[in-house]
Amino acid sequence: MSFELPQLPYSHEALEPHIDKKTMEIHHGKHHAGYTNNLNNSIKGTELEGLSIEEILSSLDMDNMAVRNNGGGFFNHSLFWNIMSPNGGGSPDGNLMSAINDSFGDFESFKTSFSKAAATRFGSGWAWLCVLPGGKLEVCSSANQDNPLMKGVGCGGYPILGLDVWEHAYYLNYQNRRPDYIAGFFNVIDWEAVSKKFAEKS
Ligand code: MN3
Repeated sequence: MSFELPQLPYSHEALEPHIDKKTMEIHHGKHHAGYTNNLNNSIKGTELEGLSIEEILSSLDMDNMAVRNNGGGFFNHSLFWNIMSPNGGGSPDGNLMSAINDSFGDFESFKTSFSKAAATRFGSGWAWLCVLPGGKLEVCSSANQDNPLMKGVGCGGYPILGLDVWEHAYYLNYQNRRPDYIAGFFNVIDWEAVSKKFAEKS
């Protein structure tokens, strides 16, 4: 069994003007497809073949750079597409909002913390909102295609929201203005999808 590139849950232009069509075409059709193919090639014939992506990443030998980079890339982008929606934005409600208030004080404080993590990640990487066992939430960031499922990346818990801050995610539309891209992301976050993941993992 090999991993398959998941289909986008909306059209390439659906997230405009916050994320442009051309970026989505290249990001999903070239970058994510590349990680998926390279992941399959790197696990073929090894003991990792047949495991779920979460099993692979949570028990990974971090010196295995092919699986670390491409398995991370496969998982991270699969999450990323699914926590955005053309009907997104605003703020969550219910249990997730309660957990955000408990963990950060209020939604604006969470937004400030997450935006700072995304803006200050030097070079390429991701910002995350993670849920720890018991339901506490944490914001962190990781380099390259690392993610909180991996050991020793300085991020723990299960990632329920992630933002790609590689230049390939925003440069065509925003050039060097990463903070504007981060602000735009908040207009397309699908809080219903994030709430579902929170309910599953808390
Ligand atoms: Mn990317």
